[in-house]
Amino acid sequence: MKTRAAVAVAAGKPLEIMEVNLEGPREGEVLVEIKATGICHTDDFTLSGADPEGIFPAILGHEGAGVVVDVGPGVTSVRKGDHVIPLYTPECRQCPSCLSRKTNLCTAIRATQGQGLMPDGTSRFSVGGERLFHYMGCSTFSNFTVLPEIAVAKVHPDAPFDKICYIGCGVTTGIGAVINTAKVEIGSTAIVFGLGGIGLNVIQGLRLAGADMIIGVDINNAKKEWGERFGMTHFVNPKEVEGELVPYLIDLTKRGADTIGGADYTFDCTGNVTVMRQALESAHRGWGESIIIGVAGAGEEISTRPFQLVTGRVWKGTAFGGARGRTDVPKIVDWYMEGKIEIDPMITHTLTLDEINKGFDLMRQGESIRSVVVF
Ligand code: NAD
Ligand code: AHE
Ligand code: ZN
Repeated sequence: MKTRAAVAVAAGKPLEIMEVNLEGPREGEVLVEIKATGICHTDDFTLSGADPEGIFPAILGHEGAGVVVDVGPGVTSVRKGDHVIPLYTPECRQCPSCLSRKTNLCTAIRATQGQGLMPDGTSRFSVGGERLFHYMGCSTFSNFTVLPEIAVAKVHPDAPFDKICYIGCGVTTGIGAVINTAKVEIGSTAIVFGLGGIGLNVIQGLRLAGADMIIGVDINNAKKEWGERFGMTHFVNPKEVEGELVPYLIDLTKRGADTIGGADYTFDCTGNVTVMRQALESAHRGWGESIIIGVAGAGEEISTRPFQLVTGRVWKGTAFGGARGRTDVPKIVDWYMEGKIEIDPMITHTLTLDEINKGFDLMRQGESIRSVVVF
C-alpha cells in the first residue's frame, strides 16, 4: 500500500513529506493507522546526527496513537479496530529481561529495532525502490506503520488520539521515572533539571507522589509558569544564580534540623552531561538518588568524583520511565480519562504532517512543550 510519511533523508536535513510504499504485516505483526503523533526531543536528537544508532533514510517518530487496521498470521492479542499506542519498549513477557521482573527493557527485538528493521531483519518501508529504515520500532511519522504485536498496547477506545499519543513517550517517561524508577515517597524533596515535555511530566509525577518541595531548574524563564502549573514549588534559573549552582540548590533544600541539604531525588531531563553531574551532586549526602532521563550524544560521557557515590548518593537511569508498555500504558490512559493526570495543557501546538518541521523548530526554540501532528 501507499502511505504519506515525513522522511528523514539525511542527518541535519528537514524532514521531507512524501508518499512511500508500505508492505502489509507479516507473522506476528500488525498494521496500524497512526491518527496522531507527538514530536519528542529524541526524534530531534536522532535527526541531528548525534545518535550512534541513527541511520538514514528513515521514518522517525515514536510517540503515536492509532487504530489496528490489519493483522498478520498468528496475531492473537489485538484485532482490527483496536485502539493502540505503539511501544518503543515492547513487552514480550517471555524474554529473560521480562521474566526477571527487574527491568522494563524487553530484549526480544532490541537488536533489529536498533538497526531500523523489523524482527525478521527486513524493512516494510520503501520509496522508488530504495529501502527506508524504521525508527525505534515505531515510525509514527507515517500515516500507516507496521509494528510487532508485542510492541502495541491496547488502550481505552474513547481516549482521544491527539492527546494520548503523548503517553507513547513523554507522559509515561516523566511520571514513570518518579513512580517506577525513583519510587518517590510522600513528603520528599526533589529537583527537576529541564522543564520541557519530559520534565513537566516528572513534576506532575512528583505532585501525584506527594512530594513536598519540587524545585524546577531551567535556563528559560518562561518555564517558571509552566512548572508552577503542574506542581513546582520553587524555580531556579542557573544563569541568574550568583556563584555555583550546586551549593545554591543544596542550601535551598536544607529543611528543619538538617544542616547538610540536598534533595532526596533529582532528575536530569536535559540530556546535557554537565547538568547530569549537577543533578547528582545536588542529591542529599547519604541517600539522595539522581535519575538520568536525558539522552546524550555519541561520545559524550558523565563524570563526578567517586566521593559523591562513596558518600551515599545513587546514580540511576531510566528508559520509558521503567514502564512495562502493554501492562502500564493502558493504565496511564485510564488515569488520563479519569482526570488523575493532565495532558491537554502540555500540548501547545497541533500541526498537520506538512507542518512537521515547524514542530521541530518550535521545540528547538523552547516555544512549545509538545507539538502533536494529527493525520
Ligand atoms: P525539551 O527540549 O522539550 O526540553 C528540554 C528542556 O531543558 C528545555 O526546557 C530547556 O530549556 C532545558 N535546558 C536545556 N539546557 C539546560 C540547562 N543547561 N540547564 C537547565 N535546563 C536546560 O526536551 P524533552 O522532550 O523534554 O526531552 C528531554 C530529554 O529527555 C532529551 O534528552 C530526550 O532525548 C530525553 N528523553 C529520554 C527518554 C527516556 O526514556 N530516557 C524519553 C524521552 C525523552
Ligand atoms: N539510540 C541511542 C539511545 C537512545 C535512548 O536511550 N533511548 C531511550 C528512549 S528515548 C525516548 O525518547 C531508550 O529507550 N533507551 C533504551 C534502549 O534500549 O534504547 C544511543 O545512544 O544509542
Ligand atoms: Zn521520546
